[in-house]
Amino acid sequence: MELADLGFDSWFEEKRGGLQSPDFAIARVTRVDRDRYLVRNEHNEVQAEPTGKLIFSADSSQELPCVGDWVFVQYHNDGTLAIIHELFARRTFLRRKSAGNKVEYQMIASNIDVAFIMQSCDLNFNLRRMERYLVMVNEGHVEPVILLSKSDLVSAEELEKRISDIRDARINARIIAFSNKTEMGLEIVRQALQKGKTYCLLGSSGVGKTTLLNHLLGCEAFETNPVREKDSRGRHTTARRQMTVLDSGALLVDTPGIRELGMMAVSASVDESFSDIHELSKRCRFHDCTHSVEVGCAILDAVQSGALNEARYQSYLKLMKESEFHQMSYVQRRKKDRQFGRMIKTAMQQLKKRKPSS
Ligand SMILES: Nc1nc2c(ncn2[C@@H]2O[C@H](COP(=O)(O)OP(=O)(O)OP(=O)(O)O)[C@@H](O)[C@H]2O)c(=O)[nH]1
Ligand SMILES: [Mg+2]
Ligand SMILES: [Zn+2]
Repeated sequence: MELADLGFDSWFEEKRGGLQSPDFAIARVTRVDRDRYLVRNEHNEVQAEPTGKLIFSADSSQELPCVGDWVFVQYHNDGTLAIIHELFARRTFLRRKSAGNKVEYQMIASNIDVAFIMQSCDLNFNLRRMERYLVMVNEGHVEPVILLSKSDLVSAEELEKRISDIRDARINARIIAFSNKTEMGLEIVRQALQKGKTYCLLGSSGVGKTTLLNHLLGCEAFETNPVREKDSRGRHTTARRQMTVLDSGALLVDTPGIRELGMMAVSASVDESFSDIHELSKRCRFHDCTHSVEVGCAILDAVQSGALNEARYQSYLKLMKESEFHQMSYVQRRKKDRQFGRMIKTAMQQLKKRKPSS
């Protein structure tokens, strides 16, 4: 195997520039499991560790190695341990918000050519979530392909409906529907995978990412688990990110299902970013105040008195709604969307009414 078979090309060759040193070899990170790493070179896969310097000089976890990274290493213990000294620049990346309130990101994978955004045709299908994934994939300059899994669970008409719903939402990425069970569409997935290119499976727990990987490998190399019956949610079976070289020569990264709620796109903890408004809300008369029409709303009062900027108030309201939307189905959201438009309008009218005429 050559580095080119692992995806190394002229782009990375150029980036090598100043980092070139005869003491260092080049390898690619294939697995990250907390602070344990595996890297792959022309010959084999070996355990790896970053240098203390690399760890301590990193300002955030984003600067630490992630799956897909090209790295400079030095081998020790007869080539069984690689010490990672430096990272190459990343051509593309996939990252998500870290858990918790801070606006911090966590790398999912880097140097990915195509991201497979996978949703199953059952209860997991959700356009809103698909849009969120697309935002994430586009941000990292990765090409998206939509994979609709478990096509065996819906009728041909329902499947068509799903696809036309995606098109109606103006999503024009390639769509491949397939089933791990009946093997429908599996050949098309196979053909989409090219030698030396890197692919990443993204999607909720339980949509069948690892089952697909096993299928492509032709063996049960990795663990999978049934979903819960009542809501088809998965059990977060895959716990680490890992790159596998397929027989076809394509490189495929399997990832743990992201707990999507609040972990994608802009939903930076709203109350934290608007802590002054959050404080005000504690003084609203009703605990479930929507801060739009209620009498005794401390936030509306503050806008009215000029203590709170009106534009900020609007933006707060919008983001609050947005983070609630994560939890809703597409249909619910559409309905809510219209209600929300009306709500903002009413709120604005209400404010005007309250303003003392001058
Ligand atoms: N009916 C049907 N079931 C499938 C299909 N693909 C996968 N499954 C089942 O769905 C369950 C979850 O599959 P996994 O491959 O573990 O899902 P995953 O996306 O890797 O989930 P995490 O690792 O938790 O992120 C398993 O019981 C699979 O057998 C399919 O095409 N049709
Ligand atoms: Mg899995
Ligand atoms: Zn209020």
